[in-house]
Amino acid sequence: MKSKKALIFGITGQDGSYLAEFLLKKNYVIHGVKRRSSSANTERIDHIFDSINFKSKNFFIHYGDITDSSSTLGLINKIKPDEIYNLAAQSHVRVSFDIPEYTANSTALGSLRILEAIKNLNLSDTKYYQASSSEMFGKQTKGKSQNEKTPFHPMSIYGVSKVFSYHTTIYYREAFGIFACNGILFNHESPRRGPTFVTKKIVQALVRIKLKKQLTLSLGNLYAVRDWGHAKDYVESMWKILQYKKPDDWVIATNEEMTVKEFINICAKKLDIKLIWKNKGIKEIGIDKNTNKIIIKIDKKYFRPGEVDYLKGNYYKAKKLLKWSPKYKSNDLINDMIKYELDLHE
Ligand code: NAP
Ligand code: F7E
Repeated sequence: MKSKKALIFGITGQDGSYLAEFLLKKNYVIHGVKRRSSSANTERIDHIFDSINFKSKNFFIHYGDITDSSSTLGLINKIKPDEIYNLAAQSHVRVSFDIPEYTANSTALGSLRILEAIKNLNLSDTKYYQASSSEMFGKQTKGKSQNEKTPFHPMSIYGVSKVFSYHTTIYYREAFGIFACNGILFNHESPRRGPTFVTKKIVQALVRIKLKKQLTLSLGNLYAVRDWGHAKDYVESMWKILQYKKPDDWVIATNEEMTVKEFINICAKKLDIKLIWKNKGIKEIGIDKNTNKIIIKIDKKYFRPGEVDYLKGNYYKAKKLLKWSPKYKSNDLINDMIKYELDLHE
């Protein structure tokens, strides 16, 4: 059978790298888009180049940028993919407060550029996956999980941009018959998570503190609740979403909830750090009982002008219709992330 062609925007990111590995195992030909940067940005996919049999001609990287319509259209025209995964975005919520216009240009308008290209090139057989986000839910009632019917109330330009892309995806589906789908993914992490996202920042710092290579970890809001899954599970859902009999929108989550502080406590326990918490608010500190040193501090620069306090996803629809469920529990995720960091220091 002829291999399918997938075009991945954002292949150098956490999800892009796992998705490429997943699709290669399914015998896809992968085309990935990387943007030009002054230093290497292919760390997460270099091992694919190293391990691949180039004669099989199944892995290609192209320069491009989701803020550039002509290169986006040119690549789609040249490759004529069976499936397009739009994972490219300025994906950091905190950073979107500092660079709102660029965030909207990439995270909102990027989807429009791809969908316009599919439409104008008459690629009626090309399927489109949009990396939508639980950040679209934004302000929610504590204790109530979110599903596909929950109204959006974004709290950042990142969230607003993702809402734009979500509706644009549905609009192109309904108006032009494109097989365009939204995966509304809740937070998902892994050893390949970017170092400024909170889980990676915590694991990396606590391992270094344990090994006496770092003194303190500074954080913002410890009381935000997130539903953290493993990126490896979540990229499988992206593929399943595009194989379903009709285009649709899907919540992908674990339905487990945890505060940032609980995440820290679990990591500390696994690393045998006896953590004691003192004080409240901006003065809150975490002390290592063994050394009596302050190892966790609060820094107000990590607080956000608009915070999302409570996210917990109900993935009932994906479980029932896509037969997708997360294989990794939060405990497995944390073990995987800690092991990776410890191995780096061996
Ligand atoms: P990530 O690690 O930050 O990766 C983002 C990717 O987008 C990187 O490859 C990045 O390239 C690329 N990119 C950024 N700006 C671009 C531009 N202007 N043109 C082309 N490529 C650009 O994010 P991730 O965690 O893998 O997430 C993948 C997607 O899912 C993102 O759209 C994110 O917003 C969304 N999402 C993520 C989560 C999550 O919890 N991880 C949850 C819901 C939705 P560089 O490597 O050069 O920076
Ligand atoms: O923050 C709090 C912070 O930056 C999680 C992206 O993948 O998931 C991600 O967005 C929580 C927030 O992820 C620090 O205030 C405390 O409440 O790891 P994060 P995020 O903002 O939830 C969604 C689904 C996406 O779509 C995004 O692309 O942790 N927090 N202290 C901190 N967060 C960070 N980054 N750094 C701190 O020091």
